[in-house]
Amino acid sequence: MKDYLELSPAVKAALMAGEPVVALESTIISHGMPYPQNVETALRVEAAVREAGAVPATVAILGGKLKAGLSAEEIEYLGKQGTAVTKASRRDLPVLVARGADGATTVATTMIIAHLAGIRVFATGGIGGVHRGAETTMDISADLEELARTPVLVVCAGAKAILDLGLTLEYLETKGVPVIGYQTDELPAFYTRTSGFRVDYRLDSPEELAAAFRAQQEMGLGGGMLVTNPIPEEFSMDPAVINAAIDQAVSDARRLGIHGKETTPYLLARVKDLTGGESLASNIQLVLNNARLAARTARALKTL
Ligand code: PSU
Ligand code: MN
Repeated sequence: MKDYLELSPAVKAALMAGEPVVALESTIISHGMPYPQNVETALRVEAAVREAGAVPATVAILGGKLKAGLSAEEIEYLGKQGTAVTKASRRDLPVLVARGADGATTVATTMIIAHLAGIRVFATGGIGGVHRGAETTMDISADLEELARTPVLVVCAGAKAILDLGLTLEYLETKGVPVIGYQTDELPAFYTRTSGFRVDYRLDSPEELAAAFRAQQEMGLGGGMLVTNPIPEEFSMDPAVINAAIDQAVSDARRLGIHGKETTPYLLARVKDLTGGESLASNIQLVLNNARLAARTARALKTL
């Protein structure tokens, strides 16, 4: 494994010293936001993790190496490449690594690499899930299977309503993944604080999150834990506006026959175009909010 994994000096030093580390994904940089806001946001998210007392480890595949911890230049490179870089989920790892290629990591691959590196907490924006119409397309994100098998605590803002949120929760229940609401009983829907669906449990502090994750791992249950952290009220969007844009994006994707790994990036970009800059501003704020909670949870895990 040493041949495949490459830690940045800062991440290596932090892990050796037993300091809290938070993993961050890179598909959100390449495919989730436009340049240059993607690079600015990635750097701000790293700064937010540091301010909250943990070390950030942005994850990607560069030159065939599984990297935990990127330099500012590497983040700039991924942001500029944008969708030209391969969006890499679990099934993409073998060939990308063998070819010595680059890849931006999704939630699934970021979990894999974080776990290999010994990082237990990961912050992102939204996870992939069961797409609307999955009963015929079978389009279900590999993120859900990864949550079922890889022991990493993932802090997100719920999932976007580009997905079927009810089926996504059913899938996670089947797979035994605890879905926790942070200071809420309801699953947040990324741009909005509510979705109409209940989470499994509400926990109200980083210490409670850390204790639940520790219990899961110590019992040998394996698998990850999904913490859903609602977007701060002041940045949340009008549900009517965002849901109309999402419905339009989903119907455009169907009409154009978009499928496979292109579906999520297409929907993200279309929703952003339909809502102007407002959804992007919300997106940036919720990721910062998740980074802070992840850093506090990583610290709590160290002091249990
Ligand atoms: N949802 C978002 N923003 C994102 C993604 C999903 O709101 O950036 C990205 C994440 O990297 C996630 C991936 O892991 O898309 C899921 O892609 P797919 O549905 O193809 O598994
Ligand atoms: Mn898919």
